[in-house]
Amino acid sequence: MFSLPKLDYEYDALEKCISKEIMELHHSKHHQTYVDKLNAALENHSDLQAISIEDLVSGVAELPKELQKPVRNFGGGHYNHSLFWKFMSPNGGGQPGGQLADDINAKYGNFQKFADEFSAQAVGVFGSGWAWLLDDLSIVTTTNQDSPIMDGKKPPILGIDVWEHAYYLDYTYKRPDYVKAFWEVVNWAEVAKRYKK
Ligand code: MN3
Repeated sequence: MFSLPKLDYEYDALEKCISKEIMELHHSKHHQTYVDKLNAALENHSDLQAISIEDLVSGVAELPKELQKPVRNFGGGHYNHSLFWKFMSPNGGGQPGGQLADDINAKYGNFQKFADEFSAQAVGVFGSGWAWLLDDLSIVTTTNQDSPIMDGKKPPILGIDVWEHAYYLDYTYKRPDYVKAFWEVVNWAEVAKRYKK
């Protein structure tokens, strides 16, 4: 069975971007609900309870038809949020270094142009969804709890949740302000670790 991962920081640790109130609700209620509903959907499928969430979600199209929707929504929700918490840190912000920085500069011109493009895509998601940085440094968006790995892509190395539940209590309708503040908490050490060419 799947379980809610512990955070590497306290609920109030990311207040440069996200309040304690949102973090607590988002992790202990929203994410927990995805886990609970995923487990309920897999109740009679013990073979699927033992595989990794990444394998389960990336293989959604091959699952029995009745499981595809719950795994897409709740499995995707569990997978996406498990990544999202890792992509942020109270010691985050600033810019990446090393090969990741060099390659971002080569692809986008400089860090600010990359950040502007990522922000624009995140702000532009219509309705609920996510913006992602993939390991080829392309930026993509998904709707609902879909993940790029459902389309055969490798796991994202950075992503931002732009569902209203992720920011509305702090920013109301001002998603651009939330996306702008996100850069203050991006865990570049984690992104670099996931960036393997
Ligand atoms: Mn969320």
